[in-house]
Amino acid sequence: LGLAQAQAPKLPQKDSYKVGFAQTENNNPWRIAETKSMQDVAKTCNWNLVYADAGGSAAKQVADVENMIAQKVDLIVLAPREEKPLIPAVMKAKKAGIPVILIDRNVDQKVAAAGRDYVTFIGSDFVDQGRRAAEWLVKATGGKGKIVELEGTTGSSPANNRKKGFDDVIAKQPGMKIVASQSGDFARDKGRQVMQTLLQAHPDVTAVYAHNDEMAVGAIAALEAAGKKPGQDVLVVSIDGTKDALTAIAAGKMGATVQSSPFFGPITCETARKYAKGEKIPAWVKVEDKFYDKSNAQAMMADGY
Ligand code: GYE
Repeated sequence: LGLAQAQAPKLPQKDSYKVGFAQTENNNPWRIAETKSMQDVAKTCNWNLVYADAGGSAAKQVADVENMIAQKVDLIVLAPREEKPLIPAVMKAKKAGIPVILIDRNVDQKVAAAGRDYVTFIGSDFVDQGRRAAEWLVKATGGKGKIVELEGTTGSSPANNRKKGFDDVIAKQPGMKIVASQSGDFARDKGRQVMQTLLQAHPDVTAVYAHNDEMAVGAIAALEAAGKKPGQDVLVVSIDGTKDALTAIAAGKMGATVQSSPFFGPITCETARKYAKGEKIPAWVKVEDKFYDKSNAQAMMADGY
C-alpha cells in the first residue's frame, strides 16, 4: 500500500512540452472558441498538443486522459465534464507523475484538492455569475416574476454553482419564484425542447434564466414558437457572451448575459511556465468576467465568438 503523494507532480523546465488537452465536447461556439484558444497558444508556448474530444461523455474523457498518460505527455490540461467522474483520471495522472491543470470546469473539492492532486483550477467564479444574473433580473423586474431555470450539464461545476448563486439571490425576493428548474445539458436544441415542454405547464412564466447562452437562444426560439415576445413578455438572462447572445441582446430579445470567457490558452501557458519555474500557484486562478446588457452589447460585439 503506497502512501499518497502529498503534492501534485512537478513540471520540469523544458524548451517544449508534449501537452494533452482533454476537451469535454466541441459542438458549440463556446467550446470551439476554447479549443481554438488552446490550439493557438500551443504554437507560441512551444507545445506539441495532443488533443482529444470526449464528445460529451465523461467515460470517454476518462479514457482520453488514460490515453494521454500512456503517451507520456508532460502535462495534462483537463476541462472536466462533470465534478465526480473525472476524479479517477486526475488521480491516475498524479500516480503516473504527470501534472494536471484543470481549466474552465472544476472537480469535486470534497475529494480532490489543488496543489495536492492537481496543480490548479483556472476558471470563472460560477456562483458569482449566477448571482450577477439574478441581480440583473431583480432590478429589471422590480423583484417580481415566475422564473424558469434551464440548468447546465447535470453534475458539472458550472451547473451546480450557477444554480446556487442564482437561487440564493431569488430566495430572498418574496415576489419572485422559480417555478421550474430542469437541465438542458448546456445545449441549444435541448434548451429549446425543455423550454417548449415547461411552457405547457407554466404558460404564465415571465422570466428565463439559462445557465448558458446556447440554451438561452434555444429558449428564445421556443418562446417565439409559443407566440410570446422574448425580451418583452418574458425576460431572458444567461451566461457566456457568445455572438448570438450579444446579437439577441442588441435586438431586444435577450436582457443580459454574464461573460464566461472561453479564452484559456494564454493564461494556461503562463500558469504552466510559472509552475515549471517552481513559483507557487494559487489553488484557483480566477478569471474575471464582464457583463453585457442593452447598454454595451452592440459595442462589445467583437468580444463574441
Ligand atoms: O458556460 C458553457 C459550456 O464550463 C464554463 O460549459 C464552461 C461552460 C460554458 O458548455 O457554455
